[in-house]
Amino acid sequence: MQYALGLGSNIGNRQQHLQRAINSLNDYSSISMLKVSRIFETEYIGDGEQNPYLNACCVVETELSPRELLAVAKTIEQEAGRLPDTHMQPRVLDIDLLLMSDGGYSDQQLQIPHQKLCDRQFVLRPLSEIAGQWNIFDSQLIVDELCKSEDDDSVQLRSELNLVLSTVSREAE
Ligand code: PH2
Ligand code: MG
Ligand code: MG
Repeated sequence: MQYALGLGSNIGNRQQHLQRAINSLNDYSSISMLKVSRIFETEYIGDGEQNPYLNACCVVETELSPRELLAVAKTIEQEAGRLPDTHMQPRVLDIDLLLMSDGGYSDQQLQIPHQKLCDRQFVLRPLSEIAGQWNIFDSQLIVDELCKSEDDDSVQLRSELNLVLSTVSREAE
């Protein structure tokens, strides 16, 4: 199964937090990193005011179940220093499960497709780079059809900030 994941950070060295998330995911023997988008600087969307985010997306291949992959994502968020109960608050790292290559998933704690995916250009824009043709499960739409932010000033490509997909594992560093 392939999953598309969204990454976001709006505290501290945001690029480094995103890069470490990519490295940490790739360090799991059960997870292969297939694709990584470029990085976008995005205005915070939500209640109140927050500093801008860096957002990016990646596609992983894994046999992990949605709940198992969510647990991995939460562990990596904690290792990055994310504090508990920071939903919709500034955070060093947010990893969201956005889409599955096949079907969807729903329980009380997790829904795939991500419930807010379709109205969030800050995630659709990087997602369209690596999963533009993916179906939004249960709708007639693909990601590219929802991505309308080419002219959206609140989502800016930061082409100078690259995420690298290193094959060197943490243990070998
Ligand atoms: N994440 C949120 C709420 N608002 N805004 C931007 N620009 N980027 C995010 O990643 C983001 C947000 C909740 O997870
Ligand atoms: Mg989120
Ligand atoms: Mg989240």
